[in-house]
Amino acid sequence: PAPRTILLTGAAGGLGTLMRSLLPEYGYTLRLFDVRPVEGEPDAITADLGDKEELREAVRGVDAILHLAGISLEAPFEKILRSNIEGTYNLYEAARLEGVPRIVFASSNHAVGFTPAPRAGEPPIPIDTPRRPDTFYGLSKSFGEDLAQLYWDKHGLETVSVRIGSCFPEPTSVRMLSVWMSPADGARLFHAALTAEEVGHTVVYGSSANTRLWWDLTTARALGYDPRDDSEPYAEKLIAEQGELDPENPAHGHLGGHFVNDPPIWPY
Ligand code: NAI
Ligand code: 15L
Repeated sequence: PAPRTILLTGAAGGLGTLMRSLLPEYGYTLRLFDVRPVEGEPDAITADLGDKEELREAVRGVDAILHLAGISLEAPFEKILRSNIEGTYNLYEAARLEGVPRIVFASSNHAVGFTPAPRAGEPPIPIDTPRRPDTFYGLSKSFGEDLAQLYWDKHGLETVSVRIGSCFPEPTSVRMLSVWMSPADGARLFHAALTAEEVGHTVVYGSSANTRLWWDLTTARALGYDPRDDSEPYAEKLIAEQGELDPENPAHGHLGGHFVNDPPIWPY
């Protein structure tokens, strides 16, 4: 049966807020979880991913988990360790102990952020490109993908790891023309990831069908994802304002954009 009650972690965040408005249209009942209160949602669970007891209770009885909670940008290693690495482990353990069959994990393009962006005429980056995190943040997403693989192989807990590009209402940079995922396509992709049969551990890129797309959506489409949007209508204005990307500039020439050097990760 299709999953119906979903635990949404990170419900107070930007993507969580977008998905709170879009996913109910697909028939889901959402249980909300975040360390911050979720505005207008008195029933939301306000707890930290470090709280194992709260997590056990939060995941109990849900059909699947959409795991968006965590630090979403570069931060000192200790903070990434606590929220993204230990926090994601705690969530998987709670899911295993409570028998939750599937997690959709918000991975990130920053797990492969040091991969050179394809130049004109080059093929898109495949999903099995070696991971090249561009930050401690990207490293934590790489960890999350491996954790997901372990829990599939060892415990039969399924995951779709979604290497999200940039999911915001509109693209706001020239790089985002290549990596943008419209919120509506985000909901389509998460719905596909929540409902496709027998996903084991599947890794997909998360973006719209952008004309300038940098990576390959084959594994996402295999879940039933059919993106409808394209960033191209925003191209002319953004390029007029910001100029074309310069592939010789490290912050332009890698999938992860400015994450490769901003904030600087050396020396630490
Ligand atoms: P956000 O920073 O707006 O939201 C993250 C939420 O997680 C926040 O509400 C925060 O309070 C919560 N959180 C952080 N640490 C927590 C903890 N220890 N316990 C409980 N809750 C905690 O980020 P956004 O943009 O909504 O992203 C959501 C997820 O998607 C993140 O995991 C991010 O890494 C991932 N992602 C997002 C992309 C995007 O374009 N928005 C791109 C790639 C990945
Ligand atoms: C991410 O992983 C971040 O969470 C999001 O805020 C954006 O910066 C996005 O990647 C991006 O690469 O644009």
